[in-house]
Amino acid sequence: MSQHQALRLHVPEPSGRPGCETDFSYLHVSAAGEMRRPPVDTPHFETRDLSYGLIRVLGQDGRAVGPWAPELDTTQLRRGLRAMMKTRFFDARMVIAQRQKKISFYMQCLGEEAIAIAQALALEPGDMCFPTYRQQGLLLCRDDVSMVELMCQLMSNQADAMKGRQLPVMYSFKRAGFFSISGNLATQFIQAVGWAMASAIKGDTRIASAWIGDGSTAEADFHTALTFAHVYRAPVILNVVNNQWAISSFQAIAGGESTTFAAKGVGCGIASLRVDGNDFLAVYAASRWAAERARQNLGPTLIEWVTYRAGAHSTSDDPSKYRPADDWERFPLGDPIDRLKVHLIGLGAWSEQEHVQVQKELEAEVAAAQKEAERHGTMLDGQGPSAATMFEDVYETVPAHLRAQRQQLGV
Ligand SMILES: Cc1ncc(C[n+]2csc(CCOP(=O)(O)OP(=O)(O)O)c2C)c(N)n1
Ligand SMILES: [Mg+2]
Repeated sequence: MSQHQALRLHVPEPSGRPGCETDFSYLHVSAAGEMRRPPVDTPHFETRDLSYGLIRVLGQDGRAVGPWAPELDTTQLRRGLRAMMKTRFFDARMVIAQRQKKISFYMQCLGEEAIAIAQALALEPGDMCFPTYRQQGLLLCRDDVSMVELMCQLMSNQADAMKGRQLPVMYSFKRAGFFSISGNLATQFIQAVGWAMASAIKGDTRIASAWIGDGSTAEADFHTALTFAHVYRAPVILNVVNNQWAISSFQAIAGGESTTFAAKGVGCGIASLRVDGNDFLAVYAASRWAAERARQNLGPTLIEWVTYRAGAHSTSDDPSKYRPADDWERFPLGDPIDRLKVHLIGLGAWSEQEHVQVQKELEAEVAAAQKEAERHGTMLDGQGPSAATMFEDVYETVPAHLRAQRQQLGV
């Protein structure tokens, strides 16, 4: 018999479960304005406090405070609010379309809208984004891609630029700096680091930005990407969206319990920030800080965005099985749309009436786009791309066995 006590493992558990309220004290929320803003050439080891604290700009009263408050004019803020509202309507409508069987599958970004949209405003045309399925806001806040195009991809119809080969939501828009979404989690990070390295090798001026979720950081690709980004000081922003859940797995199981996802960047030699992802102003300010570092050849920045996945993981998921139903309402960082709205009203640049008016306009815009997209077919009427497209775009010269198969199919 050993004189030592029996060994045991620690298995993290969420504090809340269905019927039992979550104790959100695990989040360690700093006050708005509390965290310092160092110059962009600060070395990674001096960002340690910023990777454990929480950078926030908007206080409870909706006012912008502290050194991270960005210089954004009301035109840009109004644009941001409108884009977040539009994304939310778009998502809500596409979830309904999935329930109506017009789309086979959908993923919404409810509650996380600020992360994609404020960063889109902080980047420049030509920068390349490597998003996940929850950054549709990148597309919806700019005009390069129409809602009709997005919907046709979702409906896998005859006007789907992806010809039905990608899962719905897995968009690809080179012209909009939106790299094809890959369903293989965490590949975004290695792809973006590689792209950023290539941009530097060519002496280009464009930077890359990549997104992954809290759960995806448990993939080896996350760590590989951090090593390459650090070693070569790749001009890249590494966004980790900590929305507390990876389908039904709580973020602690991916490694967010006794440390933070941002702190992992510091350990790899990368300047890292932990930021309130539901605070539009903080997202913009931190994104600008990171983009500036990348543009000045100061290297990568890892940013953990603390947010909450308010909806189901996808239309195939039922979160009532694994978390309390009212979790989002009790989430301490609130709703990004409400928070920016209150801020703008405080500045005298928005009003409740205007909010209702814009809601109506956007609802009508999304409905009109859907009507237009449905003219090209939906999953319900089976007007998908022809089976012939299976044989196209792979080989310059189609091999004999595939030509024979195509003939057999008669397409
Ligand atoms: C390599 C890989 N493993 C597993 C999956 C299945 N899967 C799809 S989404 C998901 C959860 C991802 O959670 P997270 O990274 O936190 O992102 P979120 O969905 O919360 O935005 C899983 C396990 C996958 N697509 N790829
Ligand atoms: Mg997640």
